[in-house]
Amino acid sequence: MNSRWLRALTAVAASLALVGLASPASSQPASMISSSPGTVAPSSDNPAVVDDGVWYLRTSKSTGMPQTQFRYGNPGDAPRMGDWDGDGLDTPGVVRGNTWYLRNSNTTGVADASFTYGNVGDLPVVGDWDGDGIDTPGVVRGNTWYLRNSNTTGVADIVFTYGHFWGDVPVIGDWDGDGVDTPGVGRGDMWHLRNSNSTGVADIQVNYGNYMDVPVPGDWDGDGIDTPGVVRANTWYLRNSNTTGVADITFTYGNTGDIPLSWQGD
Ligand SMILES: [Ca+2]
Ligand SMILES: [Ca+2]
Ligand SMILES: [Ca+2]
Ligand SMILES: [Ca+2]
Repeated sequence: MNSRWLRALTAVAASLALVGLASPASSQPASMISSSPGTVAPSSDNPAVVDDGVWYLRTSKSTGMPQTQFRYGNPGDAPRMGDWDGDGLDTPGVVRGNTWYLRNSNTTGVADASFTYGNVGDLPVVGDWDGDGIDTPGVVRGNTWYLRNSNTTGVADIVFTYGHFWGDVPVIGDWDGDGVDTPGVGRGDMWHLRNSNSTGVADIQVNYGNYMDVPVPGDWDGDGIDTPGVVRANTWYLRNSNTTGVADITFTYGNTGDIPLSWQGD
């Protein structure tokens, strides 16, 4: 156990003692998960944190040590996780300036694909914009979204405006479970989610978290629908529906200041 995680776990023990029974980690009842013959319930997303180019992946939504740790990218890169090759495993990518470096395994090593997309200063986002099972890049510039359906240099396949020019925090998710990722924005304590990659009003509005939190949406219960999560210091508050309400799952993971991400392991 290295000192970083010893520190984190010590902090966790202290915070759990304070929290006590107020935030039980509830899990989805098994009856809620589809078990029809011939279909496999999608796996759920789990927490990851990145600290100065070191990635710490955990395979459950609970306090504890990372199961996987590796170095990828440099401090200052924008880290993202996605399924770049469609094999069901999310792996790292970093954006440096406007160059994307994608890797297809959760290990230290060189990029499997690199390309330029967007402009320096754009906010890089990642999603499966066409529902083919492969995550590809997008950038948000002001309130204009430029989405591309392949992991190569080229022009945007989809361009639209969504959200306010200033102050919104873009989030990505499959809010309706149709297999296509679409935009959302966090604005203060409100999430404004849209179910198509086009200009228009929010389809779903949820009050969750606050403006100081880092939004980390994910499919926490494996039902195919992405829902809000926020990280406050190193405490994760995850909700399993796109409705206003309290956290369904609460735990501490990583250290304050780490970059939190959601990822899917199979
Ligand atoms: Ca993959
Ligand atoms: Ca895709
Ligand atoms: Ca969708
Ligand atoms: Ca879900």
